[in-house]
Amino acid sequence: MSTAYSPTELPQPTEDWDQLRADLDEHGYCLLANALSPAQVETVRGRLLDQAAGEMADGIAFRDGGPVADDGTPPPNQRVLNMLDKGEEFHQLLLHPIVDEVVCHLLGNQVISSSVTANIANPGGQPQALHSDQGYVDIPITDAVVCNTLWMLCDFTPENGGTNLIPGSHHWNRYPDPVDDYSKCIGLEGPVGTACVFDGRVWHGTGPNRTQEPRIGLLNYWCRPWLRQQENMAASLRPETVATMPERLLQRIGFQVYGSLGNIDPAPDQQGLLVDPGKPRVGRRSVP
Ligand SMILES: O=C(O)CCC(=O)C(=O)O
Repeated sequence: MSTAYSPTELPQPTEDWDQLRADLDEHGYCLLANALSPAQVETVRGRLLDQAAGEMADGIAFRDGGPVADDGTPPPNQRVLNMLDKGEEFHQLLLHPIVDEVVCHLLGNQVISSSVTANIANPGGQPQALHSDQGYVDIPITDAVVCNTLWMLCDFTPENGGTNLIPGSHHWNRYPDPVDDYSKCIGLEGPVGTACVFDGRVWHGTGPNRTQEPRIGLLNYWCRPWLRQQENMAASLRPETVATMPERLLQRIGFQVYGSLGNIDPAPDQQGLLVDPGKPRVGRRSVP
């Protein structure tokens, strides 16, 4: 931890929902202890690592965490995108009580998933530039319009790439600048199975991994229901995946009409209804 803080000054992992909401409001992040059981971690991490290895073997892996070396060696870290289409193991995370209890506290109860991705910070990975997850919002930045739930699928430490984050920066009403003083930056810590919710305005970035083991995190990025999603769920999920999803999950991924937004032709679905992407379209018509 940064020497700028005393050990108890910052959020600690807790299962107390009131404390979690208070930590999020005050510090811009909170830590839910035991968010996933050891069996859930095993299942989710197993499917993730299998998928990551498959994408690597197929030469389609998304790599970051540093520059491409002169000899063409890709950077060490690996992202896995569009995870909802890569295993039902990831669906359950969008229905976890942390969404209603904490995410909705920040973003309202009609929040939708913006993306579900994994970030495997491998040994040698360099620190990501500090950023806000809602950098597309003009200043003044009044409210959070997005947030992240970061599932720790291994122990997170400042040494192994635990997310660099500046507590309280969600209230600074501006975006990071490389000339800023980052001495109040911490490396997120938490035992495997912890979930961290962080406000979209808080300054943060993947930490450098100085160990010999990968740091495995899964990111549920959330947004208010009127904001464009990071992953185009309607286009990126295969129909057979959508067909397996219960109504609550379809609502959570933005397949529910919100006000006048999110309709599909014919005749606007009414507010609050689930759209059916498989139903016939009207297409071209003319008077016979
Ligand atoms: O995985 C992390 O520690 C943070 C990732 C992050 O900040 C990002 O993907 O923009």
